[in-house]
Amino acid sequence: MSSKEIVLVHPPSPMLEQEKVVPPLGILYLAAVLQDAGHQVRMLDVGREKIDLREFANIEFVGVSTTTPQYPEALNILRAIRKEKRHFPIVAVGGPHATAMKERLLLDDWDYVCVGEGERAIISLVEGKHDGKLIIGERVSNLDSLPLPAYHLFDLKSYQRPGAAKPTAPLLSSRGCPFHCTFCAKEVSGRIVRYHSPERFIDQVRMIKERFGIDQFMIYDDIFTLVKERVKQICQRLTPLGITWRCQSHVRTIDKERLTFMQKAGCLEIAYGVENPDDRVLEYFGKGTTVEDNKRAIAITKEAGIRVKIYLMFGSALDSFETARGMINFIEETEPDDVQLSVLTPLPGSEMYAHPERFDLQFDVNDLGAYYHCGGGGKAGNVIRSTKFLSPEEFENALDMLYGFLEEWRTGKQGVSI
Ligand code: B12
Ligand code: SF4
Repeated sequence: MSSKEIVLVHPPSPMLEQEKVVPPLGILYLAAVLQDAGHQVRMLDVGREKIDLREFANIEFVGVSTTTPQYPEALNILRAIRKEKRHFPIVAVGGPHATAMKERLLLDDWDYVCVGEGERAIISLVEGKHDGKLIIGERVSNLDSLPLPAYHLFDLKSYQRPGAAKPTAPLLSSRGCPFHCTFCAKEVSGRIVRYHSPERFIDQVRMIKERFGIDQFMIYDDIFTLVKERVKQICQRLTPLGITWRCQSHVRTIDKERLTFMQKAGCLEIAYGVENPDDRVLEYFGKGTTVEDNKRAIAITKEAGIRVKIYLMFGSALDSFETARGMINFIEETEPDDVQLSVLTPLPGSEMYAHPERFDLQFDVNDLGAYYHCGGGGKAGNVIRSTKFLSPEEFENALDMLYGFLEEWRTGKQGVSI
């Protein structure tokens, strides 16, 4: 089999405050398997720069990765490549949006639409071993069988979170999540959780630290703290490395013991999907948590000396001025270190998108670019703009109240960035 020249593209994300916050891990995994198979791979994280089609000269295969709000930009890139008549690469699309809306994407001008995890699929596409436009990617059962993501193909140090003192490298120690929150689009990785071994995970951390001089990490697992013994094994191995890191967790998977060894291993911050200060809304979201669970997790995390970030989500059919005020009271009472407020956005791939009637939701937004729940200035893409208890005007007022509160609240916390 001959070596092919390939470009993997991460389209712009105009909805975000800042591009290049985190290098896109999905295509870093794909690049690694392609390089292992002997192909030459270049990465294009388009960002706010204008795409230069000369990048595609001699390229035989272009792989575009997309979430829902990036899709209009992904289509622009496809059209530009098709217009450029000097060369005719094969162009494939994959990622969470392609997975959630495969039938719709088959109508667009892609050569291939890839559903699910792409490590196995992309090899058969590039090597011309697949017939038909749709390819179903097989989930990788043994994550350790994958090569380390090709971090060297990006300038890792150019990626920085707003306000952060140093660059942060992304990591994954597992794929999948057993919970079933009704707003979450998790068709790519599914509900069966697969894990890297602690040894392999540590090799990855060590490699990034030694090769790129980066010692701050974000673990993007859906729920890093799911299995206590495994977290313990990872933390024991991380402690001597002297790195710092943040992760996401579910409040039902945290306890004092886990927090103690996480803190010792350099965990600076845990983000919890608290979502709403009302148990009825938590049930509507299918969170499997209660307000008490959330309060307890925040309290013990702070006691352990780890910062707490909470994700709040406004806009369920049950939300009202009362739940909005409840959010403010919850923040004042629990005193998290950081808050991200989102507006409910039924993402393609979520139960809410598939069955809005079950959730008393009304939305009919054709602009896919609007499907983001927290973007520039912290604002959302306006897919949901009323609830059972709030007219569009009242909804705006409730949101203004929340954004206004948060602005003031954050001002009081200035100077804290990690
Ligand atoms: C890290 C992360 C971020 C980071 C970085 C995103 C990035 N550029 O990588 C930040 C914080 C910036 C972010 C922002 C947002 N995110 Co985000 N994010 C994630 C998270 C937690 C991990 C992504 C990841 O690394 N996955 C692991 C890799 C291995 O999987 P992958 O990226 O899907 O790639 C695999 C396959 O999709 C496939 N594949 C991907 N591309 C291609 C291309 C080809 C050609 C082929 C063949 C295959 C293929 O193969 C890959 C390897 O198996 C996921 C949740 C999750 N568990 O995936 C949400 C997730 C991707 N985010 C999501 C959303 C909604 C957003 C935001 C819109 C949120 C907002 N602000 O409103 C923004 C939009 C940003 C953007 N650029 O589009 C949704 C997307 C749902 C959808 N319908 O599109 C997800 C799935 C969360 C969820 N469960 O709902 N996010
Ligand atoms: S929101 Fe988080 S906990 Fe809920 S299903 Fe999605 S990944 Fe799992």
